[in-house]
This record gives sequence, structure tokens and C-alpha cells, in this order.
Amino acid sequence: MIEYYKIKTVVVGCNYVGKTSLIRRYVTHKFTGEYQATIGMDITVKEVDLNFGLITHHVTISLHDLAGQYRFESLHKNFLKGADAAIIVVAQDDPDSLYGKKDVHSEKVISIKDWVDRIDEANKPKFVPKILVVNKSDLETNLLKDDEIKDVCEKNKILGAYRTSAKTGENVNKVFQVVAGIPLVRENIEVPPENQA
Ligand SMILES: Nc1nc2c(ncn2[C@@H]2O[C@H](COP(=O)(O)OP(=O)(O)O)[C@@H](O)[C@H]2O)c(=O)[nH]1
Ligand SMILES: [Mg+2]
Repeated sequence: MIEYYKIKTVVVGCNYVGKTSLIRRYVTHKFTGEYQATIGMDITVKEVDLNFGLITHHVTISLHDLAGQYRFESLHKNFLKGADAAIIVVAQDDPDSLYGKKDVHSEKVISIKDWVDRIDEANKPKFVPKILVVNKSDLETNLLKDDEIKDVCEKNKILGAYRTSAKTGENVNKVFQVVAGIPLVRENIEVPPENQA
């Protein structure tokens, strides 16, 4: 028995943390080591089968990548709207990517909370499950401790956190598998009428 799903996943975070590299690693199994500024927004589609015992769910994940030099202030609402899941990416050698970094085009400091608020605002009253990805785990420089990562997740209602490397591939498949499964589980839970939005 096969069931079909479509899932919109937005991949957000500061410039240079590895968003585009993670998507490329997941979809093409490659890492080029080059910095390619994404122009506009980039949408990559990946088909996966998720098995729940005897039941297979065929899932089409569309991964929405941010423009390389995006402007946080003018980020189009349509980019975040309709998201079923969000991956927020930071880099372990760049603590500012977790705690707040100046937007390249304005003086505003953008933190994880700003991303969370933006995602929620664009999708209310629907709650969008979020996963934090701490990328570049292959680097020796690790300036983010497990405890501080966990703390940020708790404060911002982020469901889980993974250390990944787009370079070696560590945990990359796992993150996208987990993300693909989140909305699917939700769609199969019956919500009592009094709780429906
Ligand atoms: N060592 C290492 N470098 C990475 C990793 N992921 C991305 N990079 C590098 O970091 C830079 C920015 O990556 P990119 O994917 O373009 O970041 P984006 O701006 O968030 O899309 C590039 O030079 C990548 O090669 C990783 O897991 N490990
Ligand atoms: Mg990019």
C-alpha cells in the first residue's frame, strides 16, 4: 500500500553556513567545496519512500533554499508560507550564526529567534515543526557546545538538533528523513474538532 504526500521544507539561516551544500549533498550525494551564491530562491525536489512497517509513504519533498545574498528584511512571505517543516542551519565555527548576525544588507542582527518568529508569523495559526542543524562538523573548530544548542532549541520550541557535515555527509540523510516524516505523522493524527484551526 502506497500513500502519496507533498511536503514543503524551507531551509533557512545566515549566509555561508552551508544551506546550499547540505541540499546538494542530500540530493546529489556530492560536495564541491565551492561557494555558489544562490540567485533568487532555489527549489529542489526530492522523492523518498518512507516505510512504516507494511505501509510505504511516497513523499515528494520540495526544498526551498534561500538566495545567497538574501535580504532578511525583504524576504518574501511566499518563501516561508505553506511550509510543512523548517530546517534552520548554523555552522559550528560561527557562533554568530546561532546567536545573531548582522544581515548583509541591513544593520539588523538576525538570530535564531528571528527566524522562528518569521516562520511562525508566515504560517499562523499553523505551527511549523523545526529542526536545528549545526553544520560543518568535520571542522576542528567547534565553538558550539551541546548544552547551548539544546538550550536554544528549548527556548525556541525547536524539535531537534543534529550535527551535520555537507562535506563528509555525516547525518545529512538522517536530518532530511526526519524532516520528511514530521508532517506525515501529523497528517495521520486525528485532531479533535474543538482544536481545529
Ligand atoms: N568544511 C565544511 N565546509 C562546508 C560545509 N558545508 C558548506 N561548507 C562550505 O561553506 C561555504 C558556504 O557553503 P554554502 O552551502 O554556499 O552556504 P549557504 O550560504 O548557507 O548556502 C562553502 O565554501 C562550502 O564549501 C561543511 O559541512 N564542512
Ligand atoms: Mg546558498
